[in-house]
Amino acid sequence: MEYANLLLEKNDSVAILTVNRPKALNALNSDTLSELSSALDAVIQDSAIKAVVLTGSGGKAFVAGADISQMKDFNSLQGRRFAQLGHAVFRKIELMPQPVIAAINGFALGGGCELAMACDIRIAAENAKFGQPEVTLGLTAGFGGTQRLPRLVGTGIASELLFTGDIIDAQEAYRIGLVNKVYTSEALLEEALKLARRIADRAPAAVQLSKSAIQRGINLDLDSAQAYEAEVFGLTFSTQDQTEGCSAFLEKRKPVFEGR
Ligand code: CO8
Repeated sequence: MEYANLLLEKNDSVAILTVNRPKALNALNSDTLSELSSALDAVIQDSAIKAVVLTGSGGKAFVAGADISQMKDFNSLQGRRFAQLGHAVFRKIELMPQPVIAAINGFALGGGCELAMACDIRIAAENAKFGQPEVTLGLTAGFGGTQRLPRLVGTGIASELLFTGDIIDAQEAYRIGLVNKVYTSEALLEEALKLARRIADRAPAAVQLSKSAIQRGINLDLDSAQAYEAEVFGLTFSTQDQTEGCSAFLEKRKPVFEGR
């Protein structure tokens, strides 16, 4: 399918989703969010896709935020609806079966930082910049930033970033645990694809159930989360890939997973 503001490519078992509005530094307007939602649905329905890399086009930005020109004249109801649209799309990323890696290749500000935070794994180029500058615009973060940032980096650091709107570089994002690794701009996409392929090589149900346990468990108390973990652990024993993985280990050979 063709999208106006998005590219969806397939590279073996990995999908590459690129937000493609370089003239607006890939800012998210409602059309782009709706396209992102449709593209995610297409990925969810394609069981041959085992992992996703999400990035931005143009070399300067991952996503420079929600589209300020669209938001400027919103009333309260429009603002709330726009936030709810973002919440629904970003939550889809967390709840979809395939892991999503954000390859952050430039500005990840406001809604862009929030989009990256909804991904399972974040890696960044050394020129990447992060921040929640909404307070400099008279706004609050509205696509989950007030919730995901404290969960990722702790309330103290999150509060400082959300109250000041300060922009941090990739090394600082790495130091506070916002990104897993920093690469040169030239290496970033290839490293993201390597990581995605490594994930795609593992037993698909085990990866998907691990994602589900992380995403659901993080919002539960420990006892409920462990009960859910026991459930998904049990489920792995109904897959042929579990038999294959354990047998291959004992037979000292590489497993061949068939996704069953
Ligand atoms: N929205 C719309 N257009 C944008 C955005 C944006 N977020 N960011 C950049 N652009 C546009 C610029 O207007 C400019 O357009 P034009 O060429 O037509 O003038 C073009 O992209 C290039 O940008 P600059 O010329 O500004 O490029 P610079 O290299 O000088 O600066 C910056 C790059 C620092 C990234 C700068 O563009 C900037 O500060 N952008 C805004 C960053 C920002 O504040 N982001 C947060 C937005 S608010 C938000 O995301 C809220 C999320 C929650 C929504 C809740 C729903 C209610």
